[in-house]
Amino acid sequence: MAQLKKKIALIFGITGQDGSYLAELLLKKNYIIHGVKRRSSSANTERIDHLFDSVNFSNKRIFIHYGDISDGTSTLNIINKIKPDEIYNLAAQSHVRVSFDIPEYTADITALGALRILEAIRILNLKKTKYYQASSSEMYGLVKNKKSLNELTPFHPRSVYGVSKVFAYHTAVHYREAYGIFASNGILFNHESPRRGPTFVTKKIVQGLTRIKKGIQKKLTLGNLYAVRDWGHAKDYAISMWKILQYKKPDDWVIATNKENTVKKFLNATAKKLSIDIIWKGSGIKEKGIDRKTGRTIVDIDPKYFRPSEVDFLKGSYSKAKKYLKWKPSISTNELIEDMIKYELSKID
Ligand code: NAP
Ligand code: G4F
Repeated sequence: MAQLKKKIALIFGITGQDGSYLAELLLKKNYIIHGVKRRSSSANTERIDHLFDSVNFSNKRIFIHYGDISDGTSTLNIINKIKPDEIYNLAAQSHVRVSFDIPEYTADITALGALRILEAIRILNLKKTKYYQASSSEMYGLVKNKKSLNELTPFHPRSVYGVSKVFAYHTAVHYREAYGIFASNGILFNHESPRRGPTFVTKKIVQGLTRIKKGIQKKLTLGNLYAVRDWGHAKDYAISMWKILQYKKPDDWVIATNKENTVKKFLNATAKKLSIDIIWKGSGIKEKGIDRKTGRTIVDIDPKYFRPSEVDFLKGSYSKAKKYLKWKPSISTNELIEDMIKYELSKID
């Protein structure tokens, strides 16, 4: 019997949180994976090192290439060399707060980076290559009705990160309509994991409170405790990316849990799981979280973590994805917190 040809995927952003889960998933699905890694002074491959085991090496199923989506020529050359069946564009300057400090850089990578990849697909006339764009709930920004947001909700971004993601979103739609490229957007709401970058709020909270519990950190300093987010697990969301590219036609999809929590609720839930009893006192930038047992302030506020314009509310309806992709989240926020705490404890013990 003829052997089925293995599918080839190219992941921009393979060293990031989502890239690592997606690579794991695609290896299980028997893909050949190519990942693009940008040059840095340290290896920066901690999230994917475990994938380079003897099996994958001997089967040569995962390959890493130096590249950078700020460099159109190298991006085109990599795509030309590999001619992948699927391209996942997960590469971005992905930190919203940082985009206020480095807006031009953020737009170059997060907005124009997507354009460079789509242009390469167009110029190389890769009719069979499917493109996934990592779009974001940050595109919704200023939300008028605090209800579940969906594929029809208008965008009103509140940061250059959000503006750049709107550009990339519309560029994907445009290349689909103008050139017939299979380009799809996954509009993913916040998703976290033990592999989340340390300056995102969930990781900061879980890592901070775990260290406080173990006596190796005194205090956790945060910004706005009252923003509402819809937090899922990155492992579930990687599955949605793959499903989006397997659908019969290119389209745009909201991926979320449809559950809302404030930053403070996430913090309180984490503290409870660690048996830390927090009493809250004061308000605004004077608000403090005090450890009932010791009387010490363990959470305080620093205005430097506030954003010049905040996204106050994000909750998404994933009903379209559920109906057509048969996707739904399988890991609850509670289980997510437990997974993150377990990892932090394992790093300390
Ligand atoms: P992440 O951990 O910050 O990963 C971003 C990836 O992009 C990293 O591999 C990073 O490489 C790479 N990258 C950055 N600049 C690059 C450049 N110039 N050229 C090539 N690669 C570059 O982000 P994530 O949480 O996995 O998110 C993946 C994507 O989904 C991002 O586009 C993000 O904006 C989007 N998104 C995320 C969420 C979420 O809640 N996580 C929600 C919606 C959308 P280094 O490792 O070298 O930094
Ligand atoms: O964890 P965050 O930095 O995530 P944010 O801004 O929602 O962005 C993340 O999700 C987006 C999807 O909606 C992605 F597109 C994006 O790439 C990224 O993955 O902040 C969450 C909330 C914000 O309202 C922020 O103001 O937490 C608030 N917050 C309060 N104190 C803090 C802090 N955020 C950070 N990063 N650090 C704090 O100390």
